[in-house]
Formats: sequence, structure tokens, C-alpha cells
Amino acid sequence: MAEQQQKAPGTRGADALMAALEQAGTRTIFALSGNHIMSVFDAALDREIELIHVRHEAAAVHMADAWARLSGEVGVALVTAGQGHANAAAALCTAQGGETPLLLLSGHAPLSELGLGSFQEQRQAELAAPVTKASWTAPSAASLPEDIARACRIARSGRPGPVHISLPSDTLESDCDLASALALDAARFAPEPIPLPKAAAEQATTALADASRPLVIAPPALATPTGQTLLAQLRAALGVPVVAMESPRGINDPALGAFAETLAEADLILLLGKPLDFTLRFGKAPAVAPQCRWIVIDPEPALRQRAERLLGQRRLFTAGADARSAASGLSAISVGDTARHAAWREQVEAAIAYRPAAWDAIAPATDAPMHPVVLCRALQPLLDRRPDSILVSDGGEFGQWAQATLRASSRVINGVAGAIGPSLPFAIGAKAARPESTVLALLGDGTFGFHMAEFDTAVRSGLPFVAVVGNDSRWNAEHQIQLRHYGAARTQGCTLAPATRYDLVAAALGAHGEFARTAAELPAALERALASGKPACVNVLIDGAAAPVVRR
Ligand SMILES: Cc1ncc(C[n+]2csc(CCOP(=O)(O)OP(=O)(O)O)c2C)c(N)n1
Ligand SMILES: [Mg+2]
Repeated sequence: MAEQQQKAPGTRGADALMAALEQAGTRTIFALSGNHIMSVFDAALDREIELIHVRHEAAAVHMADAWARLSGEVGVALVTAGQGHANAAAALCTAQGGETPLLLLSGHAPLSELGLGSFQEQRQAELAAPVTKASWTAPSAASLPEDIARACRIARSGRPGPVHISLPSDTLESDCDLASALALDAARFAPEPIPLPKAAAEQATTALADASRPLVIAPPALATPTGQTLLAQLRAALGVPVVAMESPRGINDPALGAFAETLAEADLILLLGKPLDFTLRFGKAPAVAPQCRWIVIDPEPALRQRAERLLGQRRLFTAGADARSAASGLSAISVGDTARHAAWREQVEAAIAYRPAAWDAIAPATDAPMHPVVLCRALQPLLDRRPDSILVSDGGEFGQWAQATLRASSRVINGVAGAIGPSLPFAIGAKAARPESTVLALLGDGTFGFHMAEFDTAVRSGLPFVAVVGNDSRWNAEHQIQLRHYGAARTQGCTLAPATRYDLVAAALGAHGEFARTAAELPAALERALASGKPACVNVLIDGAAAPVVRR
């Protein structure tokens, strides 16, 4: 890259960018350095914004994702141009599926060199477009404050999600007046609500009251702590079951117990901004009764039309609104007798709470790898020690056992995108958002490999958490597919080296490592991990049980 005359700090586009982010309320940015964005690193020194420097760009996005889900604010990741941007873009799939308001800021070749074969020149905005709500290249230094305000607004409006801005290095390094950034007031960054029309809210509450077995299904955006508060209000106001769905296993999400059985009995389903997709088996029988009627509320015309196509005559009506506004709008309608559906509500709640009694009977083996249920049983007391504990988990068979059996006041999972890998960065983002909380992350041994270097980030940044690796020496989820579809004689490629010492990897990076071969070793290992006050990896040998599908 050509050496350029550097402008004095405080007067560059990079300074205006950081000032605008500070106005947006940003205090933490998850970043990985690179030539094109060093002016932004420099500008951060003059602002109340901490940079957490990570080891892979995708991890920065996952950290910003967890941070946003838990704080309710826009998460920000900052990466360099070219492949730095492409590495980050992959992780946007998870933020998109999770409906997380997130801003990816990527360095970019200078505008003055575009088309000339500039260093790391790529069509970055196009690359990120399919996995974002909006994606553009900042046109000038002067536009940067408004670019940030617009991006925050878009990320939080309608269905929340990620937004990308590419930052040409010459826009960051050229002269800029800070005044326009400092003049931005909070309203410029705020979401633009799409309220549910009153007539639609009344029509919906009347239909819910008239139904025998109504269900309200909420999207991932409302599975967050602030979303759950809204859903609790809605449940109380309507007196009907309200269920948030955020798992790639859809109606088979083991955290929802035997919910699938009650879904099949529903006679009215209101989609509260929840996309009608594979997670709901596209609304088809036998997952949903053929005579069930549907109300579709969604902020996106294309998703409303898709639902209309799938549902045909089964659709009662469709309305445009974002999930948060719709939840508030429905809660504000007086429905009279909220006890009318008490028995049905209890039936749904009992189905969701149901777990097979046989799980309680699974005993710890004395000299063999333990069943995942035995491992998780030892973890619940740790989560229960604090009212604000955070449970993090991603995919794989072990993750499903974790989600089936563990409860915490806040939970961050990989979500409908169904990607494995984010749990270690999620744990770091969670701890950054909630420094007082205990953060417990559960992940498979295959998954550990994606972002294990982030233990270094956690150590350097002083963000302790406990990662529990369910080590079955295989990519078990895919191994189980081979067993089911092709038979035991045709399994291949899904084994990992036996009993790899991931705890030693973490320890080598300055974290605390523990290795537990049997259930007897587990409690003391967990206590030492927590007491270390460091990021910790507890590597536990498990037996590789297939993920549960809960039915009564
Ligand atoms: C990014 C990504 N790559 C691959 C997959 C496919 N996949 C889903 S689960 C899984 C195996 C996970 O193995 P591990 O973390 O050890 O968990 P286990 O199933 O063994 O408990 C794989 C490869 C995916 N979902 N996401
Ligand atoms: Mg595994």
C-alpha cells in the first residue's frame, strides 16, 4: 500500500466515524487490525470506545452478535479489507438468522485507486449483500456520520439484522469536520417502528379469543432478554400461549420439550414476525393440523407474500408490523377474560417443560465416558448460583443435550442459521456485555476447533468464562446422519483424534485447563475452573449419545 501523508488526529474521516459511533452509544468494538483501518484504531484512542482485538474476523462478528443480543444495542465489528472482510461476512449468516442488530465495518481500498488493482480491492458491498439488510461503500469522509446513523437505524428497524459499510481508506484518512458527527442526536440512530394497525390488533385478539387452542409464535429477535420481557407482557395480556422459536431444529428444538405435540393440536397460529419456514415445517401437516387457521404479522412484504403462498385459504389475514411493535400493540388491546384459555395454556407449558423421566435415571459410568445428561446435571448448580447467569451453546449433538437440560436467565445459541463455531466468541461477547454474569459455554469437540484461538483474546481482554467441551472424538451430528441414512458399515470422515486435550490448548494460550474422564472427576474440575477467575476450558469425555427429540 502506498505510504500516505497522515492527517493530524481529530480531523479525519476516521475521527468523525468514531465520534458518530460514540453518539450511537457504542462503547465496545470487536476488531481485527489491517492496513486499511489503522486510522480508525488511532481515532479510537481519543474516544470512550474500547477495541477488543480478536484472532479471526468471524469471531469479531460473533462477539458483536452476542453482545447485541444481550445488551439490546447494536453490536459493532471492525475488520480489514479483502479477505478480512470475507472472513467476517461468513459470520453474518448467524447474525442474520438470529435477527441481531449488528454493524460490520470493513476497511476498503481507497476510492482513488478503484479499478486500478488496488491492494485487497474487492467488491465488498456485493459480497456482504445477501447476508445483510443493507450493504454499501461509504462515498466520502463527510458522509461517514450519517452512514453510521443510517446503518444503526436499518439494523434495528423492521426485522433486526446485520448491516455492512465498507470504509475506503482515503475517506477515513481525508479531512473531515467533526461537528456533523457530534451534532447527531440519539433519534437518528433509533429504529423506525412499523406499528400494527389498531384494526388488525383488534381483529387478531378477537380471533385469538374465539379460538380453542391458539398459539402465538415469536421470532429469534424476541428470544433475547428484552424480547422475553415483551413476550411475558403479551402472555399476561392475552392469556394465550406465546412461544419464541430460535433453534435450527425448529419444532424438534429439545429446549421446547414436547411442544411439537401441542403445535399439531393448535386451531389458530399467530406468527408474530416469525418467518414461516423450515423451522415450522412450512406450516404443513402433520406438523400443523390442516384445519388450523393462521394470522401472519411480519415487517417484510416478501415474507408476508411467501407465507400467503404457503398457507392459501388457511390464512385468516396478514398485517405489516415489526415484532416488537406488534407485541406492544397486541398487549394494549383489552381482551376481557384472560382465563378462558388457562387449561390450554397449561397444556402447552407442560409440553414445553416435559423431559423424559428416563433422563433422570441415567447413571454416571464409573470408568467410561459419561452421557451428556450426566455432564449437564453437574452444570445446572453453577448456573443457579447467580440469577443473571448466561448459557451459551451452539450446534452438534452435545449442544442439543445442553439446550434440552440446562436453564439460565439468558441464553445465546447459534440460532436458525444452524452454524457451528460461534460459541467461544459468543461467550466472550457475552462477558463483555455483562461483566458481572457467570458465562458458561457448552460446545462439541469439533466445534472447539473453529475459534479456539479466541481463548487468547479472552485472556488478554480479561473476560473470563467457562467453556465445557463435550468430547466424543467425533463430529457426532454428521456421524449420526451417516448411521441413520447409510448404516454403520458406511460411516466415514466424521471421527476426530481420540480424547484430544483441548484443555491443554486453552492452557497454552494462558487460560485455565481441566480434563475430566469420568463423572467423579467433574465437580472438582468445574470448581477449579470457576475459581481460577480466568477463561477456562473444561474438556470432558462423553459417550456420543445422539441428540434428543422429545416426545411423550
Ligand atoms: C459452519 C458449519 N459447518 C458445518 C456444519 C455441519 N455440522 C453440524 S453439527 C456438526 C458436528 C459438530 O461436531 P461437534 O462440535 O463435535 O459436536 P457433536 O455433534 O459431536 O456433539 C457439523 C459438522 C454446520 N452446521 N455449520
Ligand atoms: Mg463431537
